[in-house]
Amino acid sequence: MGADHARIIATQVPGAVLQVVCDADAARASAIAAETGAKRSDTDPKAVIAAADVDAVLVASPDATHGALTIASIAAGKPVLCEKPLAPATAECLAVMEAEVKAGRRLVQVGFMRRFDPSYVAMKQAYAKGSIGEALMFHCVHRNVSVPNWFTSDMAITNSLPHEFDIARYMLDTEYRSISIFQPKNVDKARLVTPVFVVIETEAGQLVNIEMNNNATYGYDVRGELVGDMGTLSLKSPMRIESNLSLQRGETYPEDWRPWFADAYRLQNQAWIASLTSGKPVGASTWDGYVATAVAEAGVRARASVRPEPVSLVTKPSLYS
Ligand code: ISE
Repeated sequence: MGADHARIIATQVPGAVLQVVCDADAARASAIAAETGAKRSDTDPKAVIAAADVDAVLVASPDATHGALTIASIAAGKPVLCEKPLAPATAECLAVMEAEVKAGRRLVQVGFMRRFDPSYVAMKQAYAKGSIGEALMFHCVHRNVSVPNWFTSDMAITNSLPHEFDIARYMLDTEYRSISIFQPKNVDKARLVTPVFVVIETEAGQLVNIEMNNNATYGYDVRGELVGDMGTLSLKSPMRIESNLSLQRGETYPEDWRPWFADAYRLQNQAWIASLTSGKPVGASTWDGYVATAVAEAGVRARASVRPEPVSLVTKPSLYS
């Protein structure tokens, strides 16, 4: 994702200059810097964040580093777009929140790019117009082709599902009351990570269900249907063509999320850079990043307890109201 964000910033974001590409692997950082025309490469993220020729920071390093690098950006007074999750643990998210509240201004945007995806944007706009009445349920499907053999069902909850945890509360404009996790029992665990089936009850009494399957095999596939008391709204696939040949009609699936959400990443990064000059924050805040991680932690508990677990949140600081 870091390389993809570097390419987006370098070629699709007016008003931004890709100054430094930083990676633990010096050769990889140097190669991406050469490919994208960045001014230089580095291997020390804290030095890059502090550098005088760096105005803003995009964090796309491994999840475990997100919290510390975001706090370092806040300490340097630099706006930061941090890829999801903001941090794997709520304690780390709260440390980011404490640093940003102490700074007294919004500096953090969290990379829940689906908020900028044209299909989700159209769904939210149509719902806001009242076209389907009051939302009752939100059916979600999130399927990856495959994951590495070290990927676990808990990681499906903490790494993949935060996208739905965020977009569903954004779509419904509500917080969550509880989360339940179910899993099929007849999976060949030697070959596949067991899918996760999530049921969330919102504070408004609505239901959100999510099928998370990291080993769908056939393609990368994300679906959503918002069910109201007067009709439904469904996402449309962003894949551009439908084939008709040999007595068959078909549509292709990409191998991973980057082609599927290419517009979302571009629009997210453009909006982020534009917000740095307008001074009007956009997208998901530190609060949203904290909530997604809190829901994920409750989901991991629910998977272990096999019963509904409450989603408990701290009081929202006024900075995020
Ligand atoms: C990955 O980090 C993403 O953000 C993708 O959108 C998601 O589909 C995938 O499961 C995650 O691992």
